[in-house]
Amino acid sequence: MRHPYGTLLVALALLGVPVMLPAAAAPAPIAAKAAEAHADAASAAHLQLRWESIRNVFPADAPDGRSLARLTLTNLDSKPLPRQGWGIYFNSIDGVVPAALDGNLVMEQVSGQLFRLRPADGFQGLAPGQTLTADYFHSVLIVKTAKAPAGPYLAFDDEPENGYAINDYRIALMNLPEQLDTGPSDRIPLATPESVFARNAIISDVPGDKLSPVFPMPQHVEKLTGVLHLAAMPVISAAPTLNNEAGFAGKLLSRYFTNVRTAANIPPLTLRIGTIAGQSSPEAYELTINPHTGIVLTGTSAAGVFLGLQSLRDLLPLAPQADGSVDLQAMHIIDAPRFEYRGFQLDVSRNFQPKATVLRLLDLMARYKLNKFHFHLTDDEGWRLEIAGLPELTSFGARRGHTMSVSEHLQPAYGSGPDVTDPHGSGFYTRADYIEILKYAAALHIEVIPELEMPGHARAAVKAMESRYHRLEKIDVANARQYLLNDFDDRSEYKSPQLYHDQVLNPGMASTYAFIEHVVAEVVAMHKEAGMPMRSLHVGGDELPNGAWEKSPASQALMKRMNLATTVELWDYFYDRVDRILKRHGLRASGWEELGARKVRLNGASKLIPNPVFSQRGFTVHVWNNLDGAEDLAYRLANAGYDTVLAPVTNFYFDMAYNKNPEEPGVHWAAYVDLDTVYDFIPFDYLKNTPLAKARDGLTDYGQRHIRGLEGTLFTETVRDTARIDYMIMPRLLGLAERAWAADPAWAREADRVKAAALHDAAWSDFVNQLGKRVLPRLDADNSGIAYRIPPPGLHLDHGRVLVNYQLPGFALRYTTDGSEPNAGSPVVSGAIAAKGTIRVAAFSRSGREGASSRIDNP
Ligand code: TNX
Repeated sequence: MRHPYGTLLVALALLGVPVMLPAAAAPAPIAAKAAEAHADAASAAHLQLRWESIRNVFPADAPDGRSLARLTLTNLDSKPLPRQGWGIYFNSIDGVVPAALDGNLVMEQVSGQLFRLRPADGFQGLAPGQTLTADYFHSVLIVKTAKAPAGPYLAFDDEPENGYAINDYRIALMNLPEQLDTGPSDRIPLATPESVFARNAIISDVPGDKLSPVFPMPQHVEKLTGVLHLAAMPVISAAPTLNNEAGFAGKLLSRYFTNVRTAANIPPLTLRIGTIAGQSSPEAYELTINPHTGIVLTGTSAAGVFLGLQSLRDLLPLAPQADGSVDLQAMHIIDAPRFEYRGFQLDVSRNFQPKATVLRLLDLMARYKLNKFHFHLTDDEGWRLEIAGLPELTSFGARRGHTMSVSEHLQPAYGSGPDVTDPHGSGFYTRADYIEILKYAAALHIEVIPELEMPGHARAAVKAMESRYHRLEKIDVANARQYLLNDFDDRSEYKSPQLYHDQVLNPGMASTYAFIEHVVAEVVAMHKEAGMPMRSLHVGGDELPNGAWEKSPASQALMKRMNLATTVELWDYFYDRVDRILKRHGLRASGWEELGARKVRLNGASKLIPNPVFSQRGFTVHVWNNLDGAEDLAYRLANAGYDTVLAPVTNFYFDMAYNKNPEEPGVHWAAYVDLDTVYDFIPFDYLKNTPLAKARDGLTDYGQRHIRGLEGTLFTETVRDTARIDYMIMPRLLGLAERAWAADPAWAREADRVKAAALHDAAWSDFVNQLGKRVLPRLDADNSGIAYRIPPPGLHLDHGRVLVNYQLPGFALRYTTDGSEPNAGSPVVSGAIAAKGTIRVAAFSRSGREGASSRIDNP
């Protein structure tokens, strides 16, 4: 993806030349079937669809604004689209406003975020060569192409289980003021070459030999005199309990030595477990590189040894010397993590990711010393783990495709399209896959914390168990009801953030708990089988929609029986029972912060307070909400005794776009998150650099002991393929890793603002220089294939010369003066550019990958 500013496309668009982006690859059309079934109608294979934003409006009933948008449909077939009986279906992440439209058309919600455009009475058909336009409103502002309608397809009413992908679909770039207007209250500017330049201005160049040789920053590093010369692969000496680590070390080193035959005169690499003076962490290590005696790596446990090997990996050169030998600077390191919990969460429900992608991600986490993989396996749009005894969870709940009956699978979401074979809509991990993932993670000393979403965000499970009920109801009603999750008589009115009204487990039914018990037992069994006993289960808890359960006879009956006054108390009842199930399996409950928060009203407004009911239960809460009025919620929960993982949405949500520019991928409902936004997070005092926070309770000493660590997340509504995962998480994951591992930075503790700013800028410069000069080049040298984001350079016109700066010093910057895209042969920027013309600059990685370019005119 090219950056919006500075591209030729934008230039064309500004000149009024219509420019379209190809939409993400859609599944192959089933044109043959379409032609057969509707021989008299135009087929989807010959429909062309275009989407564009017309302008943003701010009506009184939608103060945050709405976008007026247009779909343009052209029939390139030799047959007409009929007057009636079809629809153009698509997903829209924030929804559209259902309405009758001009041109005898109607826009409707099918379910959740699935919508369709249909002919209304009076529609005359769409003849070959004809075009129709449908102007309609999105429910919110659409100011990013990532949020445009996705996965469009054609379906006919008389064929309710078939849909035909429209592959010729394009999304127009947005660059006109009326398309980008975000209203008077939004003061965040677009990222321009000039604004990037200003933001980069605090970064100074730090020479390579002044940088920490190990990432994240170790506690104690001391360079010693001399060099260890390894003429060939050293012998790896380790006790059998460190077989796994010795194997890992062997793999690291054998990359450097073509001759893996070890020679007796090469000083060895010794791995061992032992105590380290002054270190109590089970993840501490001590690494000594001695020119004569070789490398000795001691860990307080096998995990410590493994983490020390990741540091050794950083110390190894990018490549061996010409004679095939490797020199290592003599060194002494003592290191241990700041936080015991250094996590990353991946959502595989919204867009499924294959096992290989998960393993690759685990490798990346391990490399940067992250140790908790929070696996978001279930959500409204997909259940991704095979559970023995409940086949519908995956045969139904792990598949998406067009269906009006919703009897065999879920409907399309996030652009997965009509076809059930779409690998992002459909897919799950078999028991064997999951066990393989667990074992792989265990070898990397990463704990897998599976998440089963409840009671909200559970639509895939609810619908799967409903389908199980329908399969069995005629055979054995009692059995059919055994795991049912919803009350068929529930008339509650609610809308989830994803616009569903049928996505919650019902706490009033015994079958709900039977389901949870069954699933928990199965997941525990898989962990046992993998030899990786489970310690905690993440039980969701986020975003139960207001109104849920209120008109369910089953819930109401339970409330009466248990003397529960409100559904808030019903929530406590629910999680009390869930926790009892977990305790029977020896598990501790983790959940989103709602698990430990209670919704109360204060002066007529809703407020979250620490829930006194569960504070002594040993729950871990993952606190995402640091938004308006809840800025200090994480601290209040920790102060109240909840073990807390900080996962603040405005800093660690990697599905948020890096910036506001319309082509910059991702969502933005909470924030824009650039690398510095991650880096600048101060775990024990984050309100310090959140000056506008309204709620400002600080963290007490008691609360501080309850902060377990940090977690970055990747929700995947707009993230389908591996390259996009890489782009969204890297290099932001490195900011997280630094904060989670390294000691509290001096700049965060300095009270004097001027001094703090100077300390910050120096530390930030060290960090980005380390990334640009050491960390990312090593990732490239390993052929990791990680397509991390290479940001666009900053540009500034200064007295007729173009000044260039960069967020990641060390990358080669190349430029052209005729506005064309720089390539590997373009001249390298070395100081100010005096040439006149349209200057375009881009950064190139060591492996020659080009980042988005920036452009400025130097007239
Ligand atoms: C909120 S924060 C969610 C997810 C979405 C995410 C998108 C939280 C625990 N829930 O369901 O995927 O926002 O950013």
